[in-house]
Amino acid sequence: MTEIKKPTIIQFPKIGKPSLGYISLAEKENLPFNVNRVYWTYFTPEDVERGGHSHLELEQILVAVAGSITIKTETADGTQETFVLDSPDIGLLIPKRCWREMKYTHNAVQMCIASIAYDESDYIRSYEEFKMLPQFQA
Ligand code: T46
Repeated sequence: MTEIKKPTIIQFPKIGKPSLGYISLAEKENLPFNVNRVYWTYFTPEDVERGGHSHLELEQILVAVAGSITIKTETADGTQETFVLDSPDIGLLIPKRCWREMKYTHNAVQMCIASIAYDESDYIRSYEEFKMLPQFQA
């Protein structure tokens, strides 16, 4: 049995100053997986909850490059946590086999740095199915 990885806040470098503005960056040497895809979601109405799924293999880092995102997570051992991303220099690493639900402020832009290509068969969209997953094989 493999240790269950936890969702983890990542602090990105923040270069600049108030009078100039800032650059944050994600360099491959500092990321916990090889990046295969980057996508972003935006204009999500505030009353909509996205997510409601887990992934079998996908690992990802979510960044609120604008606005604020509230993310509820549950790992395979039943641990539930809530994270608020409200600064463009932080991200949330979501490991595989972690349930997630996200809510957004009206101006939120969510960037997702992903470890693998899009594959619908990697999704577990049923919470009951997620709860029945065997407690962890690498
Ligand atoms: C996640 C959270 C944080 C594609 O065709 N290609 C893609 O690369 C993606 C990401 C999505 N789609 C299609 C599949 C669905 O018909 O776009 C539709 C919505 O995708 P999804 O249900 O994944 O949307 P979210 O916002 O619930 O979840 C997304 C990520 O896809 C997902 O991995 O964990 O953001």
